[in-house]
Amino acid sequence: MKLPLAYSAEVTDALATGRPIVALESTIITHGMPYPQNLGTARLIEGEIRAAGATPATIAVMDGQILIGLDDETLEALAQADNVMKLSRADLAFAVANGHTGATTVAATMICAHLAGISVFATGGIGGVHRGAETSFDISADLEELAQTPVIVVGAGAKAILDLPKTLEILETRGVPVVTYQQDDFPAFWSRSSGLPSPLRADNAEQIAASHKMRETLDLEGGMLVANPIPPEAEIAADILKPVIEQAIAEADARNIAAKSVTPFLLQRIFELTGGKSLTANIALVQNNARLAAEIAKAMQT
Ligand code: PSU
Ligand code: MN
Repeated sequence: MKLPLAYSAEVTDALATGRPIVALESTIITHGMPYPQNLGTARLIEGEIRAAGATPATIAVMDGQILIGLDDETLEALAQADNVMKLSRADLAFAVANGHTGATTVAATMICAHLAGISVFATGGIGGVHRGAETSFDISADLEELAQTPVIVVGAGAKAILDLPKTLEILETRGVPVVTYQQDDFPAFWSRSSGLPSPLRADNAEQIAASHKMRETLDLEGGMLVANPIPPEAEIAADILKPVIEQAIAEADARNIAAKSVTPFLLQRIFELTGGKSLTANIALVQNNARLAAEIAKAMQT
């Protein structure tokens, strides 16, 4: 059966001529940032990838079609749409089979990128183990996906709203290489350091590409998390964020925000409580990740 994938002209061309491609998720556009900054960021990131010599492929589901690369009109429609589904592994087939429209999370974007033959993906941060997971059982499907789908995900670590030690433990248990770029500490999204040592460290894109290829050689399934610290000039110090994150989590608990709504709610509250500073930092780190992902995509071809 033919796969329900539709490629943009730009991605079709890159695939045909064997040029490097970087996948991008769409949940960050629909659920991670407010309009119009989400649209501006999506365009900025795509431009960053082109400038670095690779082709961007933003992935989303529109009317039951998995789009690999969005034209500008579709990107704009998605950025302005309300009530778009947030699609993870559990929802993807249902949405496609029933003609729905939805944005793909890290997990669903990895699945679609792999189907399209794309092995490098840039995002902001991955989902992880939520604080209080020992009672809520809230662990992002992104972690499970990294354990089984062979895509390199470049993020700024995991969001500081999560339980980072537990997130690293699950990644280790599930055999996911966590490689931090050019430093020893695992980064915490808006801050350069989480205070936790990174399991692995790489200093250039070639080392990252070689590790991914070696897993295939050794017949080890799964992807890799490349943790790229936010640029120093854009970071928000961890001690400034700590009370803000605690307040946002307390409000989420008080209002019984659960499941898929937790991450979008916390991001929105932290945006409000930092007077927009968290968003400025978020944009800078995604841009930084897009650049590194393009370098890795190029290194994968050598
Ligand atoms: N990073 C951001 N904003 C986001 C996300 C990541 O800066 O909105 C999204 C990603 O799509 C990620 C998802 O896969 O949040 C995780 O959601 P959950 O915890 O419900 O699995
Ligand atoms: Mn969750």
